[in-house]
Amino acid sequence: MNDHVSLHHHLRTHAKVADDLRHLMTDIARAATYVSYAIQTTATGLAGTSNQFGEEQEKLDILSNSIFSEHLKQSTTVNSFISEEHPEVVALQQKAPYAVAFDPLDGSSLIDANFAIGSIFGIYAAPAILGHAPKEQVAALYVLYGPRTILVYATKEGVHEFILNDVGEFTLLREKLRIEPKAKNFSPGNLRAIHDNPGYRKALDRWLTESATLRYSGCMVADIHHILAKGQGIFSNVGGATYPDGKLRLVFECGPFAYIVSQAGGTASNGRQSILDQTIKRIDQRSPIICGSNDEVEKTVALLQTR
Ligand code: P6P
Repeated sequence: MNDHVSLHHHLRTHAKVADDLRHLMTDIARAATYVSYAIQTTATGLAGTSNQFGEEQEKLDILSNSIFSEHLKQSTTVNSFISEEHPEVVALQQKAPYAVAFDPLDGSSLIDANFAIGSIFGIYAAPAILGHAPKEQVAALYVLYGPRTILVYATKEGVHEFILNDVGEFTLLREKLRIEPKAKNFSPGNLRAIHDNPGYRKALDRWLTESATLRYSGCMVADIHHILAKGQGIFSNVGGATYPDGKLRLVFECGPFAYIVSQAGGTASNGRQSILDQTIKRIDQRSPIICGSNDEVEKTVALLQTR
């Protein structure tokens, strides 16, 4: 572990990001400390409402969305934001430099099982999100609320990991996370799709035949962090009858992780092209995702194209 290097200091000295982007990212990190505390202390359970995708909202979905939304509204750097838990674009300061897409609490259905859950952020130079592509992100980050609260951010300078300490500060844990080309672990989502997606069944059979190690929790943030933490692995969530384009959302989930995985030397494909190049046409757009170790993604995409 590095000597006490704060997120703020690292952003200023290593990420070489503009001051206002550093302020935005540290604002998001501060909000995440409140969300982390809320997860540990507030009541769980359903809120009795649904989000734009028709998914039941947990009380913590509403609370985490409110905490992040308020911090973005108070930041002078946000032109607009879109949240997975809110159906339309929220316009803020017209001349502000950044547009933010976020999933305030990914995997919230796992809260009652005490599984790790997370928050995901993609940051664009304003006003670009709709009509643009994830490669245009200027930064992306996630927070993983597990036994420890971890924040990982990516800019074009690399991917770095921080841990929330006992005085509420994120301090550097590991720098320059990398994903190697070969994978030993696999993390297959939307497995219901193997019944009507023969290529996905072939990919699953190959992982099982090659005795790859299964690492799947049902929370994308935790499952992809596992790949970054171990330096190898493949995560997938592809289409089938229930979710023709897979279950995951392009702008809130696949886009930020495509940026982060790519900055760590990995690949993120939708089965036809890099997710980085995929135009974001709608807020509710879903996308297949196969991401992680380059060689494994390439082999899996090839199998998915067979029938
Ligand atoms: P499945 C959680 O609800 C989520 O959005 C992702 O975090 C996760 O990878 C996926 O859905 C789980 O999908 O098919 O395993 O239920």
